[in-house]
Amino acid sequence: MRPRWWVPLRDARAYAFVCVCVCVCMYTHARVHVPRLIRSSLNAAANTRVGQRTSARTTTTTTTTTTTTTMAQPHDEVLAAQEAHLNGLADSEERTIFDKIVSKDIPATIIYEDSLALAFRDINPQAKTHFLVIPKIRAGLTRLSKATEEHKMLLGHLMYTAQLVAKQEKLDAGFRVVVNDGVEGCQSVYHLHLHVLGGEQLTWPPGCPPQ
Ligand code: TR5
Repeated sequence: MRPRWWVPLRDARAYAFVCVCVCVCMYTHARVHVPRLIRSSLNAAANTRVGQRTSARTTTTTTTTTTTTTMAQPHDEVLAAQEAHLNGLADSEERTIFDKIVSKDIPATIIYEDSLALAFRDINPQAKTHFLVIPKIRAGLTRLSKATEEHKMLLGHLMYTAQLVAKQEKLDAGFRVVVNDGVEGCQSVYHLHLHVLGGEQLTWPPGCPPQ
């Protein structure tokens, strides 16, 4: 026979147990399901934007007859960057695809070359004109944030080359230079490179999450 005080104590323990269960469920939902929901809605919105962009571009191409099938999808770039990060490429000493382009082991459309830098067309253009400027020797510059004092001259040379090749490409009305750094910056190739985009009216801001 339990004493009379046992009944409220037993109820309180039951309440506490239920409360702990509810808290665990809410925590799991917040940690697992909410980020998944956000991710899938971001991807859906990115797809929609790509669809809009592609159809807008298709309209243009009927008059300019340029190819549009190679346009990369923004969320592909995000996935590529995340994959590179997960594969540990950020700190890898391995030769990159760009080293192989420099050594001509892999073909690319090279549009400029000097002793320090190489410029070639991006395989997945994000604008009518899209080329990359890279240092021929990576010299530790897997990404911009690895830059040290010793890289200052090379970094200046790459910026100078970007505008030089932009002129060569007749981007007189303007262009944009972009450097993606790390996984959140959407970097997928860990060999420093400047993206140069132009040849049409660009929009701003770049890379913001869909509203
Ligand atoms: O995402 P981040 O900033 O790292 O940019 C890497 C860029 O390299 C992307 O815009 C790709 O489209 C581009 N890329 C990747 C390859 C490649 C290329 N551009 C020209 N030629 C390429 N080859 C031959 N192979 C690639 N994997």
